[in-house]
Amino acid sequence: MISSKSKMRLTAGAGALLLAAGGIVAGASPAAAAYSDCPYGRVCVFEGWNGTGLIGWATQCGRNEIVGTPLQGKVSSVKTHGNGVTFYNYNNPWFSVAEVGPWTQTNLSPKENDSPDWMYVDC
Ligand SMILES: [Ca+2]
Repeated sequence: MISSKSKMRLTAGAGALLLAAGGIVAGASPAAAAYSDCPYGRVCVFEGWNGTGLIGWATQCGRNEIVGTPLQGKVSSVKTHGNGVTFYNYNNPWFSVAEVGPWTQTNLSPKENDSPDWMYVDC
């Protein structure tokens, strides 16, 4: 179970994200999210398989950082609405680690799991 102290830390982190120029917004507490929690039109990333755990979503087209958010090193599943998304890792910026097309909900492969550092939303 998550302690109230770590809940506070997550809330503070999400607030800081809202002030950032780009990046993702984290919501929901662990094990609370589902694919259906992804706001219409957004690209959402999830901490666990099948849309579970922490949820975050892109706030803009183009580049959105995952590093520096509660989902850093944790993205395991993805849901997209009308826009596809490509994921990258800082260790190899020239090649994507995963691509997910529009209108999709899917797990990342075991090789891709927990590797995205940032994502590029195609819109
Ligand atoms: Ca994960």
